[in-house]
Amino acid sequence: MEPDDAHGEGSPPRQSKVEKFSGLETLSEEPLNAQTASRKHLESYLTPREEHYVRSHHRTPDIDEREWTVSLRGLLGEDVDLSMDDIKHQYSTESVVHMMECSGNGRAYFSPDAEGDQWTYGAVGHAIWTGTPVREILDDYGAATDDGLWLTVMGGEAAADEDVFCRSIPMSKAVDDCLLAYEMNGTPMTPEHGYPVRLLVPGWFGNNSVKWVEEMRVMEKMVSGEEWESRDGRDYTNYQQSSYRILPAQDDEPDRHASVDTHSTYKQMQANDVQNAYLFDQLVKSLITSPDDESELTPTPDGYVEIAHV
Ligand SMILES: Nc1nc2c(c(=O)[nH]1)N[C@H]1C(S)=C(S)[C@@H](COP(=O)(O)O)O[C@H]1N2
Ligand SMILES: [Mo]
Repeated sequence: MEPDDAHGEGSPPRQSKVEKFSGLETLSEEPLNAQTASRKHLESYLTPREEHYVRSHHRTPDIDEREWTVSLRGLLGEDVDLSMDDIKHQYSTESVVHMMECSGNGRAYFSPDAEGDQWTYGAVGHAIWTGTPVREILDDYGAATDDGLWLTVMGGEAAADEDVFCRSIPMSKAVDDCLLAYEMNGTPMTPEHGYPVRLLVPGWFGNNSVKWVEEMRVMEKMVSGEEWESRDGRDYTNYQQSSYRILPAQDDEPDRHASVDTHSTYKQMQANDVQNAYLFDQLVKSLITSPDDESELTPTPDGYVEIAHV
């Protein structure tokens, strides 16, 4: 126990950014965007918290979990505002090991240049995430969970003039293995990674794992339409319908869909019904961890070079 525990149980640990993320290279401070600084860090099976990338559109919110609630709304028996205590103690606890990758990882290598933070290879990490199965909470409040429905999950960090980070997850995925996670690698999550609670969507691109979850809504469609383009003056659709779509060079703005039947990112890219695939499950990629950018190549006598990859 730390001698100075005045900050209270369940509060995020107080540390400076540098100390907390010693293994990251910062791309921007506010909002914080930082990637793993060395390929070496990605060689181990688990990525330590201070080496796991951070990707945020807005400033990291200052939240006290004792005052935080997650509202459950939409197609369900009863509206409810869940406390963190409810989420942690009323349901079972599950852990999942997930390699999370930002869909923008590798963007710095694009030609022609892509806009946005210039991630090289470090926007990927492998961590154990622990939390409550979303399915149990939905069942508890009589939510409709039929295939074809969507669970729209909203981040609570956007200021009054910012777009809300909001993602719609196919219900079949939400009830299969999604968690409301509050621990990372067996320790309380840092504010930057989503404290006090984030959605964790195993096997899917990081953009689906909404941090600082404030509301979950069971809906017949993905977040779309005028109602959501301006809800209390803020746009909730941008990060589902405009960003996080695969954009061929010639395209300006992708078509917005109320629903899609195909959830595999790759299959959407192959099929014709959606022009610009939504970034859902992760596409196959591999990273060479050794030799690294600075290594001198020393081939064996018969001309081979040994490589390690993840
Ligand atoms: N509320 C909220 N959730 C968010 C984001 C965000 O900006 N706001 N960024 C998303 C993106 S694009 C990624 S890749 C992951 C990154 O999670 P991490 O910062 O814990 O690595 O969080 C996702 N969840
Ligand atoms: Mo991302």
